[in-house]
Amino acid sequence: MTFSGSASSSAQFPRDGLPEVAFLGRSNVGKSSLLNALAGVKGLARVSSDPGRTRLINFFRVLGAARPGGGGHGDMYLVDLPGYGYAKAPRQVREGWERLVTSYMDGRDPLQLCVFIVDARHEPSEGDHLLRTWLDHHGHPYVVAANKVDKMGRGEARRRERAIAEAIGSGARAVVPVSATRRTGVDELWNIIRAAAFDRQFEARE
Ligand SMILES: Nc1nc2c(ncn2[C@@H]2O[C@H](COP(=O)(O)OP(=O)(O)OP(=O)(O)O)[C@@H](O)[C@H]2O)c(=O)[nH]1
Ligand SMILES: [Mg+2]
Repeated sequence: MTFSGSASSSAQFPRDGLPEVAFLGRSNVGKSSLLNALAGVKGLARVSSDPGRTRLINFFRVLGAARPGGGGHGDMYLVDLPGYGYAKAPRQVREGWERLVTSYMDGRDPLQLCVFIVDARHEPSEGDHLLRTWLDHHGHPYVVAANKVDKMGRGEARRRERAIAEAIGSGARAVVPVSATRRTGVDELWNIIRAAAFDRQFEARE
């Protein structure tokens, strides 16, 4: 996987029509970390303890990905979007982020799947509920990744998975408990991503 560029407006989005999978979630939830875990490359997407770090849309090109079990294959993009819900950000900056994310999500044809990342430890935030409503309303397919399960035991992780499935996961294709730091659930998530990215191609070949 290689970094292929940052966009601060729609004019800078890729135009090659390759399938895209977007990473969405509140600030500091681990979007960039999960992207690095999927790539198997540390430091590819910028991770920070300083919330609100990712302020641009970053496109990472995956070379030669394939649908699990055969079918479609080719290059694709993983798209790291800025997080929401960073309360300390000045209002103007927050609104700028929202505009940018909406400009990407709205009618983005190559977008095949959203990975909606939540913190496994907490109840969904107000921003999480808003995003869920927005995704459902616009008919965007999404999978919920409940991150940071390394912070809890197995029993607790299972309880949280069920609670998250009920709270915001009912419209999702799947709820996957993950840990970006320990790579838990990363292979399962990667399979779901590849299946979605090359679905259309696969169908076209049938
Ligand atoms: N324990 C634990 N910490 C994690 C995990 N994933 C991310 N973190 C930590 O959470 C913090 C935020 O991670 P980022 O990947 O930068 O989060 P982000 O969602 O990209 O944040 P923004 O770009 O600000 O929206 C960092 O300190 C990470 O090390 C995880 O699975 N487990
Ligand atoms: Mg980030």
